[in-house]
Formats: sequence, C-alpha cells, structure tokens
Amino acid sequence: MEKQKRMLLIQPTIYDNNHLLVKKDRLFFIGLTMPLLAAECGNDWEVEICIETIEEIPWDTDIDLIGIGSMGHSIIRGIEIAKEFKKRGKTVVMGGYMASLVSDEVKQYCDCIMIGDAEGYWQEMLTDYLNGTLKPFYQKTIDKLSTPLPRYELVTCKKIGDFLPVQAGRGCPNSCSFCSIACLYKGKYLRREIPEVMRDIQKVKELGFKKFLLIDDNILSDRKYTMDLCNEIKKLHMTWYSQCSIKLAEDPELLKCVADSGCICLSFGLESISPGNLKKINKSWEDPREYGRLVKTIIDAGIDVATEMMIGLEDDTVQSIRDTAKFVIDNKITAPKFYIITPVPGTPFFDDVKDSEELVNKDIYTYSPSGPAVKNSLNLSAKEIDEMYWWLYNEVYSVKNIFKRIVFCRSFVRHPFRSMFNLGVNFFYRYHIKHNIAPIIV
Ligand code: B12
Ligand code: SF4
Repeated sequence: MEKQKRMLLIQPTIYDNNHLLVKKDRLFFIGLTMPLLAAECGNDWEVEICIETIEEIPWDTDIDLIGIGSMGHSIIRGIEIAKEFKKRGKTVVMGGYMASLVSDEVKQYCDCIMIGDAEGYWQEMLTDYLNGTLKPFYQKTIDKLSTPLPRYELVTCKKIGDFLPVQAGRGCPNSCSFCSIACLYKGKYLRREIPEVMRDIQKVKELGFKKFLLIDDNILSDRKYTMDLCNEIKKLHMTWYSQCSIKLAEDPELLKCVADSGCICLSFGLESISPGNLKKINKSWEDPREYGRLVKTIIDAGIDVATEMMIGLEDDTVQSIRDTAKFVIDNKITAPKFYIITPVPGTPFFDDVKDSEELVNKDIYTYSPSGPAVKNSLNLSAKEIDEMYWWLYNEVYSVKNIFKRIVFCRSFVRHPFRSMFNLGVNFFYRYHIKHNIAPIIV
C-alpha cells in the first residue's frame, strides 16, 4: 500500500517532582522545533503538531508517521509515547538533543533517530520512509544553516504566549563541560543569513505578534553579525527577548545596539557566584566577582535581567547557596531560575562522574535539572542539595523578596508597565514553587 504523506510531530512534556505529567492551560514559551520541522517537510506533506504540555496526544490518529522530540528529561515521556505508538503499528522517528546524545539507547524504542540538526537529511528520511527503506540513524554535519519559513500557523492556533520563536544561529563558540549545546556543536556557531532571519521576524509581525523570542543559545557568538541583525530588527519596531553571555555588558556599543533594537529582557547563564565552581565547569572566562556590576550595566541599559544558575557544584556549601540568594535579591534580578547540576549523558561532565561513587543515582532516565539531585558534591550530600535547592527558590520568591527585586528598584520607576508584568510572572513562578514545581516550563 502506498504510504501517505502525513506526519504527526509531538513535543513530549516532562514529569514533575511529584511524578505527574506537567500539563498547562497555556505554554508561554513555545519552541521552534516543530513548526520548523513541519516546514522542512515541504508543501506536499500534511503535518499536525501536538505540544503535550497543553494538548492531549491523539492516540487514535490515522497518521502512520510519528515524529517525537526530546528536550532534556522529556525523553522519558518521549520513550513512553514511542512505545505506545509502536504497539499501534506506527512508524516512529525520534530526534532532538537528548535522542541525539543517547541515540543507541533510544533507538530500541523507535524505528529511526535523527542525530543533531535535521537540515540536510530530512528530505532523505521522508523519501526513505515512503519507499519503505528507513535507516536506523541519520546523521550529517552541516556547516551552513539555511531554513525555510517555519509553519507558525500550526502553533498560533494553540494556547501560547504573545510572542513567537525565531532562530538566527545554532551552537556556541564556548565549551562549558556540562552543556548539551557544547556537546553537540563542539564550539561551532552556525548562523543564518540576516535576510532569511528577517523574513521570519517579518512573518511573526504579519501574524499580529509584536514580540519574538530569539531562541539562540548565545547571541554574542559573533559580534558583527549581532550588530547587523539588531540594526535590521530596529526598523521593525518590535520587542524581543533572548539569551547570551553577561559579557555583553562589557561592550557598551553592542549593548546599546541590542537595547535600541527593542530587546527588553536577556537571560544569562551565570551558573555560580563562585570562581572555583566556574573553573571546574570550564567557564572561567566569566568572572563572578564582576557579575553585580555587569548586571547593573544591563539593567541601566533598559534590559531586564533573567538568570540561570546551578547548585550542587563542587565548591557549593550551605553558606554559598545563602550568598547566592543574597546576590540575586541585592542585584534585583527579574527572573532568576535555578537548576541542580545534573550530568547529561554525552557531556564531558557526565564522563567525569559516571563511575564515581558520588553519583548516587545511575539511572539516567530519572535525571531532571529540578531534582532529586543525583550526585553528592564535595561539601553537600545529594539530599542536602535538594533541601537547599528548594530553600533557595522559596527564599528568592518569598513575597518580601519578590517586592525587593521587582518593585523597590529603579526599573520600576523607569518601566512601570513592564515591571507590573514582571511582578505577575514572579507570582506565577511562586505559585509553582509552592506546589514543589520548579518554574522551568512556562
Ligand atoms: C524554547 C525552549 C524551551 C521552551 C519550549 C519547550 C516546548 N515544549 O516547546 C521551554 C522554555 C518551555 C523549554 C522547556 C524545557 N527545556 Co528547553 N529549550 C528551548 C530552546 C531555547 C529552543 C528550542 C528550539 O526551538 N530550538 C530550535 C530548533 C530548530 O532546534 P532543535 O530543537 O535542536 O531541533 C533541531 C534538531 O535537534 C532536530 N530535532 C529536534 N527535535 C526533533 C524531533 C524529530 C522527530 C526529529 C526527526 C528531529 C528533531 O531537528 C531540528 C532542526 O534541525 C532550547 C535551546 C536550543 N538551542 O535549542 C532549549 C533546550 C532544548 N531545552 C532544554 C531543556 C533541558 C528543557 C527542559 C527539560 C527544562 C530545562 N530548561 O531544563 C524543559 C522541558 C520542556 C518539555 N519538553 O516539556 C535543553 C535540552 C538539553 C538536552 N540535553 O536535551 C536545551 C538544549 C537548553 C540547554 N541549553 O540545555 N525549553
Ligand atoms: S556559554 Fe552557554 S551555550 Fe555556550 S557552551 Fe557555555 S553553557 Fe553552553
């Protein structure tokens, strides 16, 4: 029988700390993966997307080809979904970061894995599927990145936030030992031509969205490119969010260019306030003693600061975690997020610790960056790390400290509407924390 040109793409959700599937009424941060893969299929394919966090899986679908993504520990759910669809006689393809990093393991549960970027072999995979000659693995290294216009209309009909994702580049020139990006891209940074990126942003605007999220991992990877891109973005009079190294604050010209183009919030992977910790994770090119000054420079430029920090690193102590809370509160960080350091298979950090006695849980399928901690550090047991993780979240998101960070500061006077919105976001996060759910899916 001739195969249909139809595909169902599923972005699985994750399990929370109570071992319940995370389900939400709305997913504010929507990824680009599925709308882009849908576009890569070409016009003659009919594609459906299911974002499990906000939708039910259509188990009785008559579509035969099922594509499943794997973002971090959503791989656990991804495998469950793959097993169910295999039982129903479907063809299951998996891809994404986690399936790429542990491809041999994951292959047991599906027909085929795409390792790394899908561009360059996606069409080959579809043709093989139609011919009944699907290969177990597809992997091709790409040196240039060019992508079609994402099929945004497949997600704008869902319950999402008021912004859409756009991607200018993939990868990062740095090589932090815990990082999945470094592991897959190995210091490479692939950027798309600026007119192609602007085509996508223009489309976002045409669809009625005034904001976009530049999902790049480090927009500071290529200074000239970022300057040129921001100069183009400025012409559209939109606002945008992204993430990069805090070193942006040391480049006043670039910082002004980023702020003038409409960037209103940046997320910085600060990781730790301890220089010793940063050295051990191969991130000593950042100096935490400068963090306070750099954060202030960014805020003064009119950009809100979100941060990502890890606890359970080797030098951490109860006191250093208390100091982390103080750092975040004193520096008026708008949206601080914390993760427990978790060895992701495939990373140098995982290789270093996988045989160590300090790794108290070796079942990689249970790993989650919001705990339970899987490794003792030099000064803290895994149990103490868990306790301090929740202490930290509760402290930073106490009502008093939310007000200290968001209301009793200069930003509130300069941007009252934005600050009111940030206040709402903080109480939304606080609600999750009170239910033992780290605010990592929003
Ligand atoms: C937007 C985003 C989110 C959003 C949206 C999630 C959603 N459900 O839609 C939010 C904020 C909610 C989120 C949450 C989480 N995220 Co997230 N997220 C991202 C981010 C910034 C962009 C994703 C994206 O759109 N990429 C653009 C697309 C085009 O790239 P891509 O996903 O790599 O896809 C390409 C290939 O990988 C491949 N591919 C991907 N999926 C599939 C599937 C199939 C079938 C095939 C064939 C191919 C394929 O084809 C694509 C084109 O080449 C990435 C960082 C990044 N650089 O990707 C992190 C990232 C993917 N997230 C990550 C993680 C860990 C999570 C969380 C587990 C929590 C956390 N932050 O720790 C949760 C789990 C979410 C869930 N599944 O429910 C990690 C994954 C690491 C890993 N080892 O897997 C990343 C890489 C961040 C990081 N630096 O560590 N995330
Ligand atoms: S700077 Fe960020 S994205 Fe780049 S390797 Fe380090 S953690 Fe990964």
